[in-house]
Amino acid sequence: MAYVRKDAGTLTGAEKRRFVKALLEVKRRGEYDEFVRMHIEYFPSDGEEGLRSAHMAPSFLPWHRQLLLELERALRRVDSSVTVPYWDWTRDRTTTSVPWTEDLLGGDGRRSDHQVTTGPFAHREGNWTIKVNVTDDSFLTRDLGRSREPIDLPTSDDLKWALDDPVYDVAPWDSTVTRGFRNKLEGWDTGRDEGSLRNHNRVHRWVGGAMLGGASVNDPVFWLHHAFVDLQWYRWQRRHRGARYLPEKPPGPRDEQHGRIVARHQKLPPWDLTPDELEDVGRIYRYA
Ligand code: CU1
Ligand code: CU1
Repeated sequence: MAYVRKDAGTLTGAEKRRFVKALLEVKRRGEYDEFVRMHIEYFPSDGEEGLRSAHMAPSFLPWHRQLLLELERALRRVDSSVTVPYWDWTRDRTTTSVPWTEDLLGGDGRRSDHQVTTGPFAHREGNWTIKVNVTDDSFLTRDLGRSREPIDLPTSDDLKWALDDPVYDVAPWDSTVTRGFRNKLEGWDTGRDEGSLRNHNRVHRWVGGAMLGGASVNDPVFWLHHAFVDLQWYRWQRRHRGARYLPEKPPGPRDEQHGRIVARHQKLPPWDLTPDELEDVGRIYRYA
């Protein structure tokens, strides 16, 4: 039987407590930091050499889908009632709404150093020391809405713009493409300023602090954000019946994307799985 991922705004008090408790236990076991490490390892951009499986590439969606499944498995080994909730940032849009409550992820970082001081992941609680990161902070940081230069979360119209695109992705399959569902959702934009980041990327920017860059897994909101992104893939498939992951075949030897992206039936490192095998996971979980 497929289990259900719920909207964070609909969780009961007991469901929130169990989710938080399972996260803290996965962290205590040292498993959580392995996810941070893996995400950093797969962070290189399309300006660098080599295969891109996680970002700036078609497999952005299946790669994060599998990462979420693995974290969810770790959580469910602790408490089999737990699933990853999703944060609908088109609806819960303020710095005090879900998921930024005391009983879930805690609130914004304080002004001086952006340290999160409320909720279960606050440093002084002693359960969430950051060990794998790109800065020296051992405490979780956030700067919700980017206080110095405020930006807004993406809207439902922004999301609709991505969902309306009937093609999964287009050549050259990187951060520069202006068509295709994948990059419209991932959110790279050739605009010069960061204000031009869209959907998924814009949310990372809006949360700020630890959510910027390769170590963004350090903020547990990463999972709630990516569950909502994952839900959009499912919605896109429902909206465009028969539309599939692209490219179907790997780019040829003379193509500059040769060996740099994952085609539908190729393995998606570090897993022994293909995008094809991750397109339909309805037997594992569904969204409520
Ligand atoms: Cu990522
Ligand atoms: Cu992300």
